[in-house]
Amino acid sequence: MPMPNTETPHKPIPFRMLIALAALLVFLLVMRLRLPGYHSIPKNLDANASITVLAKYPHDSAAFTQGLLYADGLFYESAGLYGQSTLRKVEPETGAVLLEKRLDAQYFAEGLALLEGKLYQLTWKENTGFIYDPQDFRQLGAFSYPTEGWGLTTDGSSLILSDGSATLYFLDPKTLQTTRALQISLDGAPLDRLNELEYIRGEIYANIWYTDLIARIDPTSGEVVGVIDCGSLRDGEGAPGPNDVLNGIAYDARGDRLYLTGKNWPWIYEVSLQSAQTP
Ligand SMILES: [Ca+2]
Repeated sequence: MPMPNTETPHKPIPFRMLIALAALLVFLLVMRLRLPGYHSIPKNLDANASITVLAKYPHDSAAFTQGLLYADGLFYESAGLYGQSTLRKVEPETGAVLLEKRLDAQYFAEGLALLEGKLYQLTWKENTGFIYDPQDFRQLGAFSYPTEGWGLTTDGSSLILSDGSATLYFLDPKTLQTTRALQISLDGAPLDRLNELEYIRGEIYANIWYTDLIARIDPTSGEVVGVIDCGSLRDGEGAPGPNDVLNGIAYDARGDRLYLTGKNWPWIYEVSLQSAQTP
C-alpha cells in the first residue's frame, strides 16, 4: 500500500521573482568583477611621489605577472593563474622569453626572488615554494609556509614575503623558517593588501593590491615613509587598462634602474621618481 503523501505541495516560484533574482545575481557579480572601487582603498594614502617613464620594453601581455626581478641584464618573471603559471627568463630589449618553466596545473605562481644564486618562487594558496637554479631552471628544492604567498623579495640575507595582509614575513633562506614578522603601518594604522615587493636602496617597495600605488617601507620600523603614484602609466597609447593591476617591481642595483609592469601589461617601464623625498 503506498504511503500517504504528507509533503506540502511545492508552489511554483513566480517567473518575475526568478528574473529579479537572476538580475540581482548578475548585478552583484558585475560589481565584484568590474569595479576597482569594490575593494576599499585607505583614505590616507596620499602619494608624495610620482614617476616619469625613461624607457619601455616589450612585455608578454599574456603574462599574468605576479613577480618580477632584474639580474645580470635579464628579467626573471613569475606569471600566475592555474594551468598557466610559469617561471620565465626574459631579454629586456626584445621581450623574448629565453627560458620558461611551466608549473603543474594545481599551482598558481606568485612572488619571485633571487638570493645567493637561487631563485625562490611562491604559490598563492598552495603553501608551497619552489627553489630553482637561475641558469637552467632546474628545481633544486621546495619548501612550505603557513600563509598565502603573494610577493617575495630579499634584503640580501633574508627572504621577505607578503601575503596580502599588513604583515611582512622574513624567512631564513637556509631553514625557510620565519624569523621575524613585521607589521606595516601608515601614520600608525596597519596598511594591508601588500603585494609584489622589491628591496630598493635599503627600503622595501610594496605595491598595494588593486591600486596604482607603491608604498616605501622602512624595513626596521615597518613604517611607510613614502607613497608613489604610478597611475600615469595608464596614460597614452598601448597603456594598461583599469583592470590590469600594477604588479611587477624590479630593480637593477648596479645601474640604479627601476622597472615597473603589471598583470597582462604590454610593456615593462623603466621609470624615475619625482619627489622632494626621492632618495
Ligand atoms: Ca619584485
